[in-house]
Amino acid sequence: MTSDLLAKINASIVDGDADSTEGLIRRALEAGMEPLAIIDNSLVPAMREVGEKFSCGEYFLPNLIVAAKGMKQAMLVLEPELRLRQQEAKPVGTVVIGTVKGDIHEIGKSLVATMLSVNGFEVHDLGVDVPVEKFVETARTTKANLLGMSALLTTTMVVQKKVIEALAAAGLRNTVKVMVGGAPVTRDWAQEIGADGYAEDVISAVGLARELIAARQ
Ligand code: B1M
Repeated sequence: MTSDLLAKINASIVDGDADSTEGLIRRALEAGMEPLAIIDNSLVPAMREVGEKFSCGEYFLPNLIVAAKGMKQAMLVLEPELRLRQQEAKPVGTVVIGTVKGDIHEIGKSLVATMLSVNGFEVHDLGVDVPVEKFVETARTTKANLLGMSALLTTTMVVQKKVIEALAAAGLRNTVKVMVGGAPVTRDWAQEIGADGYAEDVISAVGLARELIAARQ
């Protein structure tokens, strides 16, 4: 029953039937499924499949746009459910997060921001296409202990390095830990640019954020 619903949610995203996604998600929640399990086992694999179809020329830009719309509708239903399960009362740390300049992919970044928030972090989400200076300035004004950057394009990964350099130039590198992520980003890349950590997915992003904050204290 639940695997059938997960398959249907997945298909609604892949087939661009965004209108049915919300109803299916509500049914999955009513059936007792955890929101995170729906995201991990159905929505994220669906977006990956859409990307593969785009890569091989089966899908085009409008397909990506419709899939992203479905994903956003899904998150509108799931986000309040995630918040209901929030455990921490007092902020664990302050995080500034965004997708780097030149890059408008927002889904993965927003997922990570939501999960950090429901896990007790104070999150300042700068959105997408965020200029280098905006990251640095917000880290300073919010007294952030963690800065997270998402990049989905091989051409925008380099901006993560620029932000780290700008943080150092602003004298903030010792007080602000940096984590990076996004589909083309790797652990090696994170090391090469001097980031403090890399997370492959939303679950490890929360774990990494906790570790980095704990290492500071
Ligand atoms: Co774009 N796109 N796209 N796209 N798009 C990719 C990234 C691509 C891999 C597709 C492909 O060719 N297979 C390809 C990049 C190729 C490359 O650089 N090597 C690509 C391209 C080429 C483009 C355009 C250039 C297309 C064009 O215009 N010709 C263009 C670029 C626009 C721009 O940014 N300047 C473009 C546009 C778009 C849309 C706007 C249509 C849409 C985005 C809509 C939106 O976000 N509102 C879109 C989409 C949907 C995708 C794919 C299909 C899906 C991305 C996604 O949402 N995935 C994507 C294919 C793919 O990634 N396989 C693709 C689901 C999401 C949950 O995963 O974001 O990876 P992800 O996040 C994960 C982890 O990476 C990690 O946790 C998340 C949850 O598990 N994570 C972090 C992410 N950020 C993190 C930060 C952290 C830690 C972990 O710490 C801070």
